[in-house]
Amino acid sequence: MAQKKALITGVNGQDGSYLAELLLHKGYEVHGLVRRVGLEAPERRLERVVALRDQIKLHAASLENYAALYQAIAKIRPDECYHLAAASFVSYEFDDEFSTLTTNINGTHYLLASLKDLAPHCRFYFAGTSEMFGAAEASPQDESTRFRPRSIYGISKVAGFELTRNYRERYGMHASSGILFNHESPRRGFEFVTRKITSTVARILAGQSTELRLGNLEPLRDWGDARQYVEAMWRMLQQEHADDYVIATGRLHSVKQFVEIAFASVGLDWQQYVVVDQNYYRPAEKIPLCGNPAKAKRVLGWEATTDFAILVREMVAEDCRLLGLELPIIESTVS
Ligand code: F7E
Repeated sequence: MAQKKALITGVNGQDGSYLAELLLHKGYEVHGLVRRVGLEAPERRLERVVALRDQIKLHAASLENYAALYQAIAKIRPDECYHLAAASFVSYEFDDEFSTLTTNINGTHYLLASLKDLAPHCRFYFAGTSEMFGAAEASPQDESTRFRPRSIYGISKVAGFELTRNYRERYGMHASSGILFNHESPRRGFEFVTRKITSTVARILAGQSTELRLGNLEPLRDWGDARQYVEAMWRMLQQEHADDYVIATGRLHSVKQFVEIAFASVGLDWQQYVVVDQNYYRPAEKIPLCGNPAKAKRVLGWEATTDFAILVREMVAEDCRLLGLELPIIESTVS
């Protein structure tokens, strides 16, 4: 059988880099789309895939440029396309809403339109998100829960989700969406609360920082392990029929619980370091975003298995290692 070709947009992101590793391991020829500036400074801008550079093929194309995307698809003609690139930081301030909407909606549309013309049999994955549920009316949420996005990011993802469904129904494309709840790892971006916490804990331990400024500690999140979530993406594209799936753990933890475990894992008392700062404050959801992954389990045979406390401790340990610190072995009291 011919070697399958996969294209990943956002290949240098947390999910993109893990997915590239997974697909290489499965014997795929892996292509990644990156911005031109990335190719100009790979050590700095493509840090998560720099170690894979000899194994994957990188192409410069901006999601905002239809002609560039079209050319890249014409050159690659992928069998599977994983569309992960997006402006993904959630803000309720509606700052830079024009860029978020343009990149996320047009990027998805341009990709689908190019694939329809040039590689209509290519299987397509769209990275949907629990932010599409936004101010949800019920918890847990599943594939039939109504979307009520409350961030520009969530709105842009609902549009991408609907475009994906439309290309599936109208043109018969094998186009699926994952509705992924929060997923973390040692490669998480520093702007998200989990990595902000674990990297600051490491810096405090190294004597490089004295406090951790956070917003609201009360919100509850359904946090899973990114490495397991990319496996779910791949499984979706191996199904006979395209469909949409909630990918989640179904379990909730608060930001405060994450903080407690992270500090306790290196023997520190979080209350001595955490400062609540209104600048980072976002109101908590009235109804928490918690996924019901029953369909993924039933159809894909996929289930989130990583223990929350183990994930937190691993992220702290990895951030300590990056700073050259030996991690003290602490008996766990929080879980
Ligand atoms: O916030 C609270 C904040 O920015 C988590 C993205 O991957 O998951 C992610 O979106 C919670 C929120 O992730 C700080 O208010 C408190 O309640 O880590 P986050 P997110 O907004 O849930 C979804 C599924 C996506 O699709 C997104 O792309 O933590 N929080 N203090 C804080 N959050 C941040 N960032 N910084 C703080 O200081």
